Amino acid sequence: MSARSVPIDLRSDTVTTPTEAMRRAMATAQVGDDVYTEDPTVLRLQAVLAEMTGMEAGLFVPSGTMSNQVALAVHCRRGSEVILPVGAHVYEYEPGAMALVSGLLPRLVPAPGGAPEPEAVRAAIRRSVHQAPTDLIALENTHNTSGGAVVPLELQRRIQVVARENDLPIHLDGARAFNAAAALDVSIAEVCAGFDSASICLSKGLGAPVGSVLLGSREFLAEAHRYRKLLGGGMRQAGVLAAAALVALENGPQELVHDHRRARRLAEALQHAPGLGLDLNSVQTNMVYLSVTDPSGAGAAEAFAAACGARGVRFNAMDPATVRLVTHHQVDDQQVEAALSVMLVEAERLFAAAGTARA
Ligand code: TLP
Repeated sequence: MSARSVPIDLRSDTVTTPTEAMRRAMATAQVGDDVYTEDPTVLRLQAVLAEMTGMEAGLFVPSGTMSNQVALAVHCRRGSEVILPVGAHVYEYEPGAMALVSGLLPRLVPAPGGAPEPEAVRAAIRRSVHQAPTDLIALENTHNTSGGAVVPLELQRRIQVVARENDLPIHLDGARAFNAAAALDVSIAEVCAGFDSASICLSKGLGAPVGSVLLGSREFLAEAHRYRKLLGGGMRQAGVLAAAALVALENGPQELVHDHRRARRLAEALQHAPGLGLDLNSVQTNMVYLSVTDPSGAGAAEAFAAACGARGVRFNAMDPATVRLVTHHQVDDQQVEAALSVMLVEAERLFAAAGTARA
Protein backbone atom coordinates (compact mmCIF):
# COMPACT_ATOMS: atom_id res chain seq x y z
CA MET A 1 0.00 0.00 0.00
CA SER A 2 1.31 3.49 -0.76
CA ALA A 3 1.70 5.91 2.13
CA ARG A 4 -1.00 8.08 0.55
CA SER A 5 -3.63 5.39 0.84
CA VAL A 6 -3.26 4.75 4.60
CA PRO A 7 -5.49 4.99 6.55
CA ILE A 8 -8.56 4.26 4.45
CA ASP A 9 -11.71 5.19 6.31
CA LEU A 10 -14.78 3.24 5.27
CA ARG A 11 -16.63 3.66 8.58
CA SER A 12 -19.15 6.10 7.14
CA ASP A 13 -19.64 8.84 4.57
CA THR A 14 -19.85 11.17 7.60
CA VAL A 15 -16.06 11.07 8.05
CA THR A 16 -15.14 13.33 5.13
CA THR A 17 -13.28 16.54 5.87
CA PRO A 18 -14.05 19.88 4.17
CA THR A 19 -12.42 20.46 0.79
CA GLU A 20 -10.31 23.54 0.04
CA ALA A 21 -13.28 25.08 -1.82
CA MET A 22 -15.47 24.57 1.25
CA ARG A 23 -12.87 26.11 3.56
CA ARG A 24 -12.55 29.15 1.30
CA ALA A 25 -16.35 29.57 1.22
CA MET A 26 -16.48 29.24 5.01
CA ALA A 27 -13.78 31.86 5.50
CA THR A 28 -15.62 34.45 3.42
CA ALA A 29 -19.23 33.60 4.30
CA GLN A 30 -21.64 36.41 5.08
CA VAL A 31 -23.29 35.67 8.42
CA GLY A 32 -25.96 36.91 10.81
CA ASP A 33 -27.92 35.54 13.76
CA ASP A 34 -29.84 32.56 12.44
CA VAL A 35 -32.12 32.32 15.50
CA TYR A 36 -33.44 35.70 14.28
CA THR A 37 -33.48 34.19 10.73
CA GLU A 38 -30.93 36.86 9.75
CA ASP A 39 -28.09 34.76 8.40
CA PRO A 40 -28.01 35.39 4.64
CA THR A 41 -25.98 32.27 3.83
CA VAL A 42 -28.29 30.00 5.83
CA LEU A 43 -31.30 31.61 4.15
CA ARG A 44 -29.72 30.97 0.76
CA LEU A 45 -28.96 27.33 1.56
CA GLN A 46 -32.53 26.77 2.75
CA ALA A 47 -33.93 28.43 -0.39
CA VAL A 48 -31.63 26.51 -2.74
CA LEU A 49 -32.55 23.18 -1.21
CA ALA A 50 -36.27 24.00 -1.11
CA GLU A 51 -36.09 24.87 -4.81
CA MET A 52 -34.14 21.68 -5.66
CA THR A 53 -36.49 19.40 -3.73
CA GLY A 54 -39.72 21.10 -4.76
CA MET A 55 -40.67 21.71 -1.13
CA GLU A 56 -42.04 25.03 0.12
CA ALA A 57 -39.21 25.91 2.52
CA GLY A 58 -36.24 24.60 4.49
CA LEU A 59 -34.68 24.86 7.95
CA PHE A 60 -30.93 24.36 8.52
CA VAL A 61 -30.24 22.11 11.51
CA PRO A 62 -27.01 20.74 12.98
CA SER A 63 -27.61 17.05 12.20
CA GLY A 64 -29.82 14.47 10.54
CA THR A 65 -30.83 13.25 13.98
CA MET A 66 -32.09 16.68 15.03
CA SER A 67 -33.83 17.10 11.68
CA ASN A 68 -35.74 13.83 12.06
CA GLN A 69 -36.54 14.45 15.71
CA VAL A 70 -37.80 17.97 15.09
CA ALA A 71 -40.03 16.57 12.33
CA LEU A 72 -41.43 13.91 14.66
CA ALA A 73 -42.01 16.47 17.41
CA VAL A 74 -43.96 18.74 15.07
CA HIS A 75 -46.01 16.01 13.40
CA CYS A 76 -46.96 13.94 16.46
CA ARG A 77 -48.79 14.18 19.78
CA ARG A 78 -47.14 12.72 22.87
CA GLY A 79 -48.09 9.08 23.42
CA SER A 80 -48.73 8.37 19.76
CA GLU A 81 -47.03 5.92 17.38
CA VAL A 82 -44.83 6.41 14.37
CA ILE A 83 -44.87 3.71 11.69
CA LEU A 84 -41.29 2.99 10.64
CA PRO A 85 -39.49 0.40 8.50
CA VAL A 86 -37.59 -2.17 10.56
CA GLY A 87 -34.05 -0.87 11.00
CA ALA A 88 -35.10 2.79 10.66
CA HIS A 89 -32.40 5.19 11.78
CA VAL A 90 -35.04 7.20 13.67
CA TYR A 91 -35.49 4.23 15.99
CA GLU A 92 -32.21 2.33 15.87
CA TYR A 93 -29.59 5.08 15.92
CA GLU A 94 -31.10 8.20 17.46
CA PRO A 95 -30.52 7.10 21.07
CA GLY A 96 -34.18 6.78 22.02
CA ALA A 97 -34.85 10.42 21.18
CA MET A 98 -38.33 9.77 19.85
CA ALA A 99 -39.34 8.47 23.30
CA LEU A 100 -37.27 10.90 25.35
CA VAL A 101 -37.98 14.11 23.44
CA SER A 102 -41.49 13.56 22.12
CA GLY A 103 -42.94 10.63 24.10
CA LEU A 104 -43.45 8.54 20.95
CA LEU A 105 -43.62 4.81 20.30
CA PRO A 106 -42.23 3.12 17.19
CA ARG A 107 -44.45 0.70 15.26
CA LEU A 108 -41.90 -1.23 13.19
CA VAL A 109 -43.04 -2.85 9.95
CA PRO A 110 -40.91 -5.43 8.08
CA ALA A 111 -39.09 -3.80 5.18
CA PRO A 112 -36.84 -6.34 3.46
CA GLY A 113 -35.94 -4.08 0.52
CA GLY A 114 -35.84 -0.91 2.58
CA ALA A 115 -39.55 -0.02 2.75
CA PRO A 116 -42.64 -1.87 3.94
CA GLU A 117 -45.44 -3.12 1.73
CA PRO A 118 -48.28 -0.57 1.60
CA GLU A 119 -50.75 -3.13 2.94
CA ALA A 120 -48.48 -3.81 5.93
CA VAL A 121 -48.42 -0.06 6.62
CA ARG A 122 -52.20 0.07 6.39
CA ALA A 123 -52.49 -2.85 8.81
CA ALA A 124 -50.15 -1.14 11.29
CA ILE A 125 -52.31 1.98 11.66
CA ARG A 126 -53.87 2.19 15.13
CA ARG A 127 -57.17 3.94 15.77
CA SER A 128 -58.84 2.13 18.67
CA VAL A 129 -59.39 3.83 22.01
CA HIS A 130 -57.37 0.99 23.56
CA GLN A 131 -54.26 1.75 21.55
CA ALA A 132 -51.69 4.49 21.05
CA PRO A 133 -52.90 6.32 17.95
CA THR A 134 -50.78 6.47 14.82
CA ASP A 135 -49.70 10.04 14.11
CA LEU A 136 -47.04 9.62 11.42
CA ILE A 137 -45.56 7.32 8.79
CA ALA A 138 -41.83 7.74 8.14
CA LEU A 139 -39.76 6.20 5.34
CA GLU A 140 -36.00 6.21 4.79
CA ASN A 141 -34.47 6.51 1.29
CA THR A 142 -31.84 5.23 0.90
CA HIS A 143 -32.39 2.78 3.72
CA ASN A 144 -29.20 2.45 5.71
CA THR A 145 -29.62 -0.93 7.43
CA SER A 146 -30.90 -2.60 4.25
CA GLY A 147 -27.43 -1.99 2.82
CA GLY A 148 -28.14 1.50 1.53
CA ALA A 149 -30.98 0.10 -0.57
CA VAL A 150 -32.97 2.43 -2.79
CA VAL A 151 -36.70 2.50 -2.15
CA PRO A 152 -38.47 2.49 -5.54
CA LEU A 153 -40.42 5.70 -6.13
CA GLU A 154 -43.50 3.75 -7.14
CA LEU A 155 -43.48 2.00 -3.73
CA GLN A 156 -43.07 5.36 -1.98
CA ARG A 157 -46.12 6.64 -3.87
CA ARG A 158 -48.24 3.64 -2.88
CA ILE A 159 -47.34 4.17 0.79
CA GLN A 160 -48.14 7.87 0.43
CA VAL A 161 -51.60 6.88 -0.84
CA VAL A 162 -52.13 4.87 2.36
CA ALA A 163 -51.05 7.92 4.38
CA ARG A 164 -53.49 10.21 2.52
CA GLU A 165 -56.36 7.76 2.80
CA ASN A 166 -55.82 7.67 6.55
CA ASP A 167 -55.25 11.38 6.95
CA LEU A 168 -51.69 10.83 8.21
CA PRO A 169 -48.61 12.92 7.46
CA ILE A 170 -45.61 11.16 5.92
CA HIS A 171 -41.96 12.06 6.56
CA LEU A 172 -38.87 11.09 4.58
CA ASP A 173 -35.56 10.49 6.33
CA GLY A 174 -33.63 11.44 3.22
CA ALA A 175 -30.23 11.54 4.88
CA ARG A 176 -29.01 9.96 1.62
CA ALA A 177 -31.84 10.98 -0.70
CA PHE A 178 -29.25 12.32 -3.14
CA ASN A 179 -27.77 8.81 -3.32
CA ALA A 180 -31.24 7.48 -4.16
CA ALA A 181 -31.62 10.13 -6.86
CA ALA A 182 -28.21 9.26 -8.32
CA ALA A 183 -28.91 5.52 -8.29
CA LEU A 184 -32.31 5.97 -9.94
CA ASP A 185 -31.05 8.72 -12.25
CA VAL A 186 -33.92 11.01 -11.24
CA SER A 187 -34.01 14.47 -9.66
CA ILE A 188 -33.96 14.99 -5.90
CA ALA A 189 -37.43 16.55 -6.33
CA GLU A 190 -38.76 13.23 -7.61
CA VAL A 191 -37.40 11.40 -4.57
CA CYS A 192 -39.00 13.95 -2.21
CA ALA A 193 -42.33 14.21 -4.06
CA GLY A 194 -45.43 13.44 -2.02
CA PHE A 195 -43.86 13.80 1.43
CA ASP A 196 -45.07 16.33 3.99
CA SER A 197 -41.54 16.72 5.29
CA ALA A 198 -38.09 15.52 4.30
CA SER A 199 -34.74 15.60 6.05
CA ILE A 200 -31.72 15.90 3.75
CA CYS A 201 -28.15 15.57 5.08
CA LEU A 202 -25.35 17.65 3.63
CA SER A 203 -22.76 15.92 5.79
CA LYS A 204 -23.04 12.40 4.33
CA GLY A 205 -22.07 11.64 0.72
CA LEU A 206 -22.24 15.29 -0.32
CA GLY A 207 -19.26 15.95 1.93
CA ALA A 208 -20.15 19.07 3.96
CA PRO A 209 -18.64 19.06 7.45
CA VAL A 210 -21.91 19.72 9.31
CA GLY A 211 -25.60 20.05 8.74
CA SER A 212 -28.94 18.89 7.44
CA VAL A 213 -31.95 20.71 6.09
CA LEU A 214 -35.50 19.89 7.13
CA LEU A 215 -37.95 20.63 4.34
CA GLY A 216 -41.71 21.10 4.39
CA SER A 217 -44.44 23.72 4.34
CA ARG A 218 -43.83 27.19 5.79
CA GLU A 219 -46.37 26.49 8.52
CA PHE A 220 -44.65 23.22 9.47
CA LEU A 221 -41.23 24.87 9.53
CA ALA A 222 -42.38 27.76 11.71
CA GLU A 223 -43.11 25.22 14.41
CA ALA A 224 -39.93 23.28 13.55
CA HIS A 225 -37.93 26.46 14.17
CA ARG A 226 -39.24 26.54 17.74
CA TYR A 227 -38.32 22.87 18.34
CA ARG A 228 -34.87 23.42 16.85
CA LYS A 229 -34.30 26.18 19.43
CA LEU A 230 -35.75 24.03 22.21
CA LEU A 231 -33.29 21.24 21.38
CA GLY A 232 -30.33 23.61 21.37
CA GLY A 233 -30.02 23.75 17.60
CA GLY A 234 -30.13 27.54 17.23
CA MET A 235 -26.62 27.91 15.84
CA ARG A 236 -26.42 31.74 15.52
CA GLN A 237 -23.79 32.62 12.86
CA ALA A 238 -24.33 29.28 11.14
CA GLY A 239 -23.56 30.77 7.72
CA VAL A 240 -19.98 29.54 8.07
CA LEU A 241 -21.43 26.01 7.96
CA ALA A 242 -24.11 26.72 5.39
CA ALA A 243 -21.40 28.11 3.08
CA ALA A 244 -19.65 24.73 3.05
CA ALA A 245 -22.99 23.00 2.52
CA LEU A 246 -23.70 25.18 -0.53
CA VAL A 247 -20.38 24.10 -2.05
CA ALA A 248 -21.28 20.48 -1.26
CA LEU A 249 -24.60 20.91 -3.07
CA GLU A 250 -22.92 22.29 -6.16
CA ASN A 251 -20.39 19.53 -6.59
CA GLY A 252 -21.56 16.60 -4.50
CA PRO A 253 -24.66 15.15 -6.17
CA GLN A 254 -23.08 14.35 -9.54
CA GLU A 255 -20.10 12.66 -7.84
CA LEU A 256 -22.19 10.10 -5.95
CA VAL A 257 -22.27 7.63 -8.85
CA HIS A 258 -18.52 7.15 -8.35
CA ASP A 259 -19.07 6.22 -4.70
CA HIS A 260 -21.69 3.73 -5.86
CA ARG A 261 -19.35 2.22 -8.46
CA ARG A 262 -16.64 1.82 -5.81
CA ALA A 263 -19.01 0.15 -3.35
CA ARG A 264 -19.95 -2.28 -6.13
CA ARG A 265 -16.29 -3.00 -6.79
CA LEU A 266 -15.71 -3.77 -3.09
CA ALA A 267 -18.76 -6.03 -2.96
CA GLU A 268 -17.89 -7.99 -6.08
CA ALA A 269 -14.31 -8.55 -4.99
CA LEU A 270 -15.23 -9.60 -1.43
CA GLN A 271 -18.29 -11.75 -2.05
CA HIS A 272 -16.44 -15.08 -2.25
CA ALA A 273 -13.72 -14.38 0.32
CA PRO A 274 -13.44 -16.89 3.21
CA GLY A 275 -15.79 -16.06 6.08
CA LEU A 276 -17.49 -13.22 4.20
CA GLY A 277 -20.91 -13.17 2.62
CA LEU A 278 -23.18 -10.61 1.04
CA ASP A 279 -26.25 -10.15 -1.08
CA LEU A 280 -25.04 -8.34 -4.20
CA ASN A 281 -28.60 -7.18 -4.94
CA SER A 282 -28.55 -5.12 -1.77
CA VAL A 283 -25.51 -3.14 -2.95
CA GLN A 284 -27.25 -0.32 -4.76
CA THR A 285 -25.53 2.83 -3.51
CA ASN A 286 -22.46 3.59 -1.39
CA MET A 287 -22.76 0.89 1.28
CA VAL A 288 -21.72 -2.74 1.53
CA TYR A 289 -23.03 -4.82 4.41
CA LEU A 290 -20.97 -8.00 4.76
CA SER A 291 -21.72 -10.98 6.96
CA VAL A 292 -18.61 -12.24 8.78
CA THR A 293 -18.45 -15.70 10.31
CA ASP A 294 -15.54 -17.71 11.55
CA PRO A 295 -15.18 -21.41 10.64
CA SER A 296 -17.36 -22.42 13.60
CA GLY A 297 -20.14 -20.27 12.15
CA ALA A 298 -19.91 -17.68 14.93
CA GLY A 299 -20.06 -13.97 14.21
CA ALA A 300 -16.57 -12.51 13.83
CA ALA A 301 -17.27 -8.96 12.74
CA GLU A 302 -15.27 -7.28 15.51
CA ALA A 303 -12.23 -9.51 14.94
CA PHE A 304 -12.26 -8.82 11.20
CA ALA A 305 -12.72 -5.05 11.68
CA ALA A 306 -9.93 -4.96 14.27
CA ALA A 307 -7.50 -6.94 12.08
CA CYS A 308 -8.10 -4.69 9.04
CA GLY A 309 -8.11 -1.57 11.22
CA ALA A 310 -4.67 -2.46 12.55
CA ARG A 311 -3.50 -2.39 8.93
CA GLY A 312 -5.05 0.98 8.18
CA VAL A 313 -8.40 -0.06 6.70
CA ARG A 314 -11.15 1.14 8.98
CA PHE A 315 -14.79 0.05 8.95
CA ASN A 316 -17.48 -0.61 11.54
CA ALA A 317 -18.86 -3.84 12.96
CA MET A 318 -22.60 -3.20 13.07
CA ASP A 319 -23.42 -6.34 15.06
CA PRO A 320 -21.47 -9.52 15.97
CA ALA A 321 -21.87 -10.95 12.45
CA THR A 322 -21.99 -7.86 10.21
CA VAL A 323 -19.57 -5.20 9.07
CA ARG A 324 -20.40 -2.16 6.95
CA LEU A 325 -18.19 -0.50 4.36
CA VAL A 326 -19.18 2.97 3.17
CA THR A 327 -17.59 4.74 0.21
CA HIS A 328 -17.34 8.53 -0.09
CA HIS A 329 -15.55 11.15 -2.16
CA GLN A 330 -12.37 10.90 -0.12
CA VAL A 331 -11.85 7.25 -1.03
CA ASP A 332 -10.53 6.93 -4.60
CA ASP A 333 -10.09 3.90 -6.88
CA GLN A 334 -6.54 3.30 -5.73
CA GLN A 335 -7.60 3.26 -2.08
CA VAL A 336 -10.41 0.85 -2.88
CA GLU A 337 -7.89 -1.54 -4.40
CA ALA A 338 -5.54 -1.06 -1.42
CA ALA A 339 -8.41 -1.72 1.02
CA LEU A 340 -9.38 -4.84 -0.90
CA SER A 341 -5.93 -6.32 -0.74
CA VAL A 342 -5.84 -5.89 3.05
CA MET A 343 -9.36 -7.27 3.53
CA LEU A 344 -8.77 -10.29 1.30
CA VAL A 345 -5.52 -11.18 3.07
CA GLU A 346 -7.10 -10.77 6.52
CA ALA A 347 -10.18 -12.83 5.57
CA GLU A 348 -7.91 -15.58 4.32
CA ARG A 349 -5.72 -15.43 7.42
CA LEU A 350 -8.59 -15.32 9.93
CA PHE A 351 -11.13 -17.60 8.33
CA ALA A 352 -9.62 -19.89 5.67
CA ALA A 353 -6.55 -21.02 7.63
CA ALA A 354 -8.58 -21.80 10.75
CA GLY A 355 -11.06 -23.66 8.55
CA THR A 356 -8.31 -25.82 7.10
CA ALA A 357 -6.89 -26.52 10.56
CA ARG A 358 -10.29 -27.69 11.82
CA ALA A 359 -11.03 -29.88 8.79
N1 TLP B 1 -26.15 7.56 10.21
C1 TLP B 1 -24.81 7.28 10.72
C2 TLP B 1 -24.90 6.56 12.06
O1 TLP B 1 -25.72 7.25 12.91
C3 TLP B 1 -25.38 5.15 11.95
C4 TLP B 1 -24.04 6.49 9.71
O2 TLP B 1 -22.81 6.41 9.86
O3 TLP B 1 -24.65 5.95 8.75
N2 TLP B 1 -30.71 9.13 8.96
C5 TLP B 1 -29.95 8.16 8.42
C6 TLP B 1 -30.56 7.19 7.45
C7 TLP B 1 -28.60 8.04 8.76
O4 TLP B 1 -27.87 7.05 8.25
C8 TLP B 1 -28.04 8.98 9.67
C9 TLP B 1 -26.59 8.89 10.10
C10 TLP B 1 -28.88 9.97 10.21
C11 TLP B 1 -30.22 10.01 9.83
C12 TLP B 1 -28.41 10.94 11.26
O5 TLP B 1 -27.51 11.86 10.81
P1 TLP B 1 -26.54 12.64 11.84
O6 TLP B 1 -25.37 11.73 12.05
O7 TLP B 1 -26.21 13.88 11.09
O8 TLP B 1 -27.30 12.90 13.08
